Amino acid sequence: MNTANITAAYELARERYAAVGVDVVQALETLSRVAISLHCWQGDDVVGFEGTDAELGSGLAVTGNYPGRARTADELRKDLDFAYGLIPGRHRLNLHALYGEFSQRVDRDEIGIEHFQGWIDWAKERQIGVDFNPSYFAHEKAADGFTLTHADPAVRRFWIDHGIACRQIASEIGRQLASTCINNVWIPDGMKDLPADRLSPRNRLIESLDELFLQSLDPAYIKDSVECKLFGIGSESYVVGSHEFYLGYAITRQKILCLDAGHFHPTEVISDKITSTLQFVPELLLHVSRGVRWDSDHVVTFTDELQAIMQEIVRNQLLNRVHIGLDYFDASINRVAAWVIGTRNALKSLLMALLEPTEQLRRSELEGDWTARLAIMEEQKSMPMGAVWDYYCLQQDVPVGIAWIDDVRQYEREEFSKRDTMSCHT
Ligand code: RNT
Ligand code: ZN
Repeated sequence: MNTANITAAYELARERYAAVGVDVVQALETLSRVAISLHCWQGDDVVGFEGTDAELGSGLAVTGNYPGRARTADELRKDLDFAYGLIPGRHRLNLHALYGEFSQRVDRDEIGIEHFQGWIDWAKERQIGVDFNPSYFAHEKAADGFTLTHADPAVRRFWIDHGIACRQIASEIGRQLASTCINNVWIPDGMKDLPADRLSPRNRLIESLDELFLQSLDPAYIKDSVECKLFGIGSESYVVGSHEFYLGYAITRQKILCLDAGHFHPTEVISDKITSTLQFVPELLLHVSRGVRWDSDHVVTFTDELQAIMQEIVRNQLLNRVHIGLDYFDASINRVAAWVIGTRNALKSLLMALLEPTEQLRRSELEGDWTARLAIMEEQKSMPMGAVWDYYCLQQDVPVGIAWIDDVRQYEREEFSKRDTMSCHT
């Protein structure tokens, strides 16, 4: 598509939107200021750089054996750079503790900022913010399914210390990059079969978390969030950190609540939780994911629920209180493309929401004219959003439409061919 056509289509689209009272220029301006946090773990199948052969476990499962998995931090950064180059706007990176750069074995309770300086320097150069996560999986001390809630106080101590170390690192990341680092705690703790005691692990989780969060750190540098889950492979009957648990915890401790789209009953959606939970917690972190039949972490597509999430954020002017992160891992397709597809979809859905005549919808609703409300919502779906999106990509100097896949193919030929194709996952 040539530039003149893209621009002409955009101008026509702008008029169409103006006719229903939507300011497209304003929408694009707002969109350009939203930073999505890209999850580092899509790039290497949640392996990280600790150099142990600990099984991923903990209910996390990556399937597929597409060639080109990043094996080193440099490869992962190269892949990320490439992905960012195909996504309009400036975005963040979400790093897990197991992605530190270690020259020798450093256990999780001993990691420090020095292991993440490479990432910080890289991010600084690109002026991108970085978020962080303690890693409570893929470790021998998590092998029996328990970490912060373990019955053995020594194991608990180890994981509390890991959490404390991670908060220090996150805070230093935030300081060095002058951008608040969200440090998200997710633990896998749970049971495959019916527990005899659902209470004690929850008591222990409160204690462990309170200790982990004890030190008060500058909220300009770090903000803590907690992520619940309904079930995982191997924790089908009981998850210690359930939604009710963390909702209560986040409210009473005024932490950020993380809502992962795949962590609820398959027909339960997080879009409807945004305006409820924000009545009581200061901010939200979203793990935008796509569950298929279960918490399968499929690449984010342009679904009704993705649009509903973005509508909730935009309609209620919550962009400053809701942080958008992605969380999926698919090794059956090109991993760089997986980032690009998911992030472009998140942004497209956001744009779709920004192009909505919200005032008009609200007015119809208030006046009891639900006919007009539904009519407007439905007509909105076939408005020329694509022309605005294409123009935005052009403006942001990234490929328009499917053209980006040619760049990915070339990158595959040049870069992936050098990489080990033996890294299979089944
Ligand atoms: C797992 C949680 C968690 C992880 C990452 C790797 O169910 O969603 O967010 O996916 O921390
Ligand atoms: Zn998640």
